[in-house]
Amino acid sequence: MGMSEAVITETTQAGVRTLTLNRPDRLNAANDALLLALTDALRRADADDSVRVVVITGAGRGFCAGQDLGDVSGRDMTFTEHLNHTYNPLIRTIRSLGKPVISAVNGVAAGAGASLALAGDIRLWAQSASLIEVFSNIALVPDSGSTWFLPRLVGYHRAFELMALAERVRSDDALRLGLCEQVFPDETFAQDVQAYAERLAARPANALKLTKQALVFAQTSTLDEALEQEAALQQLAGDHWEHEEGVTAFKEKRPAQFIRDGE
Ligand code: T3D
Repeated sequence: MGMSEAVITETTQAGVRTLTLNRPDRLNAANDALLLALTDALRRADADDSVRVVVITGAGRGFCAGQDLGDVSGRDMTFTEHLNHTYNPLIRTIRSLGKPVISAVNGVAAGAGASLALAGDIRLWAQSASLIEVFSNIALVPDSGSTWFLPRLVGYHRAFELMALAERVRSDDALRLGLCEQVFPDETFAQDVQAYAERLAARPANALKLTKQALVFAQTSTLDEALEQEAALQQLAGDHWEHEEGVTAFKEKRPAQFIRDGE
């Protein structure tokens, strides 16, 4: 095991690859080793046919406390260089990954950790989890995609308020505001996340990949462009065996089987 495995641990169960940020005594604050290892692990999960869903979560009581503030002084990169070297490739990798990524927010998500919590395709929170756009506490600008994700979820004004005051959003408000899809009890969080992820893993992988691609595209497209993109991607979905299986299963009045050996 190299250095990189220590800061990110990986397990795979029933097609679900779980990547755990593993610096619990720092609430999984991100140093460069962690960021590069996480991006690398995501890329490997994308390339691995046995993986159908990826879960990102944190060890201990935190999800991710953002940039490790002990790791900044003496750095030989500007802020811009650092973001382009570490956080930005990570967020781009999540968005372009051909598989669903679940942000399983087990505890506090702060700063770039909040961005990571928002960047998943599905966001599952533990009851005691919270999110803080903490950047303004240290007089920085929200980064790692927070300025893109948050206003799309809560609108410009609420996003500005959360960022300017660095207010903590707790799970009941997160659910109401659309920052997460589900909240699970702390005690059963890991099992509930795994069960949810396995449900997702049983869905048609190719269709979900194309659905993600279409939705990501439409976030920045016109309606006309989205319609054209849908028409093109529908051809790819319709030509895939999953579609035939779905239609056949419907006609035969049985559940579709979207998992095949070697796929
Ligand atoms: O390229 C660039 O560098 C720019 C990129 C910036 C991206 C960013 O993310 S900027 C924002 C950086 N993050 C922060 O400013 C968050 C700092 N942490 C906090 O505000 C609080 O820790 C929390 C609100 C997240 C949680 O509070 P609490 O009371 O639950 O826990 P705590 O006691 O503050 O933290 C527990 C330990 O984790 C503590 O260590 P200790 O005292 O037990 O030895 C604390 O120092 C450590 N810790 C928490 N966050 C960080 C951290 N250590 C280093 N860096 C952290 N970000």
